[in-house]
Amino acid sequence: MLKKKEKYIVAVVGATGAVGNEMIATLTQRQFPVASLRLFASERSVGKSLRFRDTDLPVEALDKNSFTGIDIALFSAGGERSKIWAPVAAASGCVVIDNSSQWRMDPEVPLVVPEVNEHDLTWHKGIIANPNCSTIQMVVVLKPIHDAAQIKRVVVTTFQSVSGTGKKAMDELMQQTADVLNFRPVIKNVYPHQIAFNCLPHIDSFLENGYTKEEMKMVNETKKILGDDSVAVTATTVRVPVFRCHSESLNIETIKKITANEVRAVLSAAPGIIVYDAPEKNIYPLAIDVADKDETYIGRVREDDSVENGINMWIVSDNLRKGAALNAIQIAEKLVESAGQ
Ligand code: NAP
Ligand code: 3JN
Repeated sequence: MLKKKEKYIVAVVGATGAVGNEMIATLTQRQFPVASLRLFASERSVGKSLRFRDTDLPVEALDKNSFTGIDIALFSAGGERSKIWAPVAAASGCVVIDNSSQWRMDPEVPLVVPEVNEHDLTWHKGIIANPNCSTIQMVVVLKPIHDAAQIKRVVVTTFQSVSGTGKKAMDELMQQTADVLNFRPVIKNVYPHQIAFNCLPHIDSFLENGYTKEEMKMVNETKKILGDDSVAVTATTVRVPVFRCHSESLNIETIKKITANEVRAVLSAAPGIIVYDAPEKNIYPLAIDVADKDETYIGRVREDDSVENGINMWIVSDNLRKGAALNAIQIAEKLVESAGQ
């Protein structure tokens, strides 16, 4: 449980990464009440410093005493690090908000998107999980529709930017694009195939059922966040040569009939969503416009006549912001709001 304070000692674990960088920027932008900030990464980064507000802070390596005195630790250094260090941090008395998949499906760990299931923060035991980026933007949109018309089934296809894979993948897309345009051979390090000028129907590793781990994260995390196992989800996740923002095509089947106009009205009134839907004027959400925005943008809302009660739409959100850093910091803000004496 977080104790009420005027300002909090915060740690970012994975501070040098794509998500870590965004966390540092988001703490500043949202004027989170930070008393002091500690930055952690691997041994490789010791000696580097990163700017927070107007100060350069040193990057430290983790050890068993790293979390002493820290109130809130934002983890984004991958599942292996979270597995080892999140329990160490929680045992030191700090609240961990973890961005990896390590704890998401643990029944003892709440998996939270504040617009959807803030109530689940009440039962945390020191670790709170941030969902996968593709899941976060989808559940922000599904929740108001589920409340209005009860969702039976969702078919989702994602178009995920390379920043979801981290800094090295962003460098790879940049390099490959320059190499293709300059007739140089393309070098692949991060992805098994060229990502420049291509689409890869493959995110994370393949499972025995033929789906990828990313696809099954979307299926399982959605049920846990909505608190409803009856919502059937099937996903196809695709990596596209875009630097920032994940786009998703959603086909939603509901138990109760809901019209496209009703969906627009319900979503316009919902938190964290912007309805941006005037296709006759070429207005619909685009990754390049939604980058650096906090909200999930929705457009192309239309009725799907191929099923009894169907709605189709296109949704776009910044995967590093709402998909990772912002959602984690919104969780921290909710903890601060409800902190006890
Ligand atoms: P990234 O750009 O590759 O950054 C990885 C970070 O982890 C770096 O700061 C790295 O430090 C640090 N790290 C690596 N090994 C470490 C160690 N032994 N001890 C401490 N720190 C270590 O990756 P990213 O895109 O920021 O993603 C990081 C993690 O966040 C992912 O693995 C994933 O679990 C999670 N993530 C979640 C979402 C989401 O959907 N919520 C989205 C993207 C990522 P060095 O610079 O020193 O190597
Ligand atoms: O690929 C994306 O667009 C999102 C990637 C998320 C990610 C990357 C590496 C490891 C995760 C995640 O958040 O699920 C993980 C992981 O922790 O499993």
